[in-house]
Amino acid sequence: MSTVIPPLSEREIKNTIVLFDVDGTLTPARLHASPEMITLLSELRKKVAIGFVGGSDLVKQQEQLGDDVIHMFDYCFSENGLTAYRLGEKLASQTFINWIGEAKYKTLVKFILRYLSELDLPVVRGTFIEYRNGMINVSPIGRNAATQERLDYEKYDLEHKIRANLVSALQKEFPDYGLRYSIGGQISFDVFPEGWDKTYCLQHVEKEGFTEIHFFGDKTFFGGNDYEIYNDPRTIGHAVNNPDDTMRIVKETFF
Ligand code: M1P
Repeated sequence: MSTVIPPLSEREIKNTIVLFDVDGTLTPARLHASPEMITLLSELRKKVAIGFVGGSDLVKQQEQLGDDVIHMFDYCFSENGLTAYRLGEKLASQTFINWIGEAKYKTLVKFILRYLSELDLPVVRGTFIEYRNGMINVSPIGRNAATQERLDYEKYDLEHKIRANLVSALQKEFPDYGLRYSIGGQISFDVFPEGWDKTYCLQHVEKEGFTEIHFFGDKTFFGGNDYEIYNDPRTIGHAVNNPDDTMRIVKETFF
């Protein structure tokens, strides 16, 4: 996106921001955004403010959307907004570890690792718990799985309910921890404090006085990681099936 972008106050459609989920909405899962999508976002940004709100960390979003992602969007919300940028400047952020404390965190990790060690999956790789700023991400196969291994695991998981069963076990074991579990992708699920879902990012845009907040996401069903923000009374939700669907609805709505 190399074109000159007008300041927020001079966008064609005033007080409006469009937020996008990343995986399955702007890009195919874990893959790059198409050149057509990047061009459309650049054009859209001349009309309204734009932002993304993804579950993954910023490094993954840079891989998927471009190294310069913090300048391609007005707002960048990684890890549901726990890591936030506005016009390329970092905003204040919170951390999962400060919130939960070392002792409870250790108990949680030990339980998960013990549980995973007792599963007998067809394939396992590495990085079963990814420690992030605002959450942990748990993957029974491991985050190092290759693309085909991901696809195979996703099918296997759907059939054998590996992630759903582990989430139930965690809910049963830690009812008083105040945690939420979200199965947003193909091979893992996110664990974060109640309220730290994608609606967390809305506090940043509300402060700016946006009166119309659009949100596009593909996991808007109950239990999906777009569910809360899609259904939040502060947003106008658009449910999509894939990036092509996103482009179609953006063109119909804003051009
Ligand atoms: O953005 C959706 C999810 O994408 C990844 O999930 P997976 O690796 O299972 O496909 C993860 O980064 C996850 O945190 C995120 O919610």
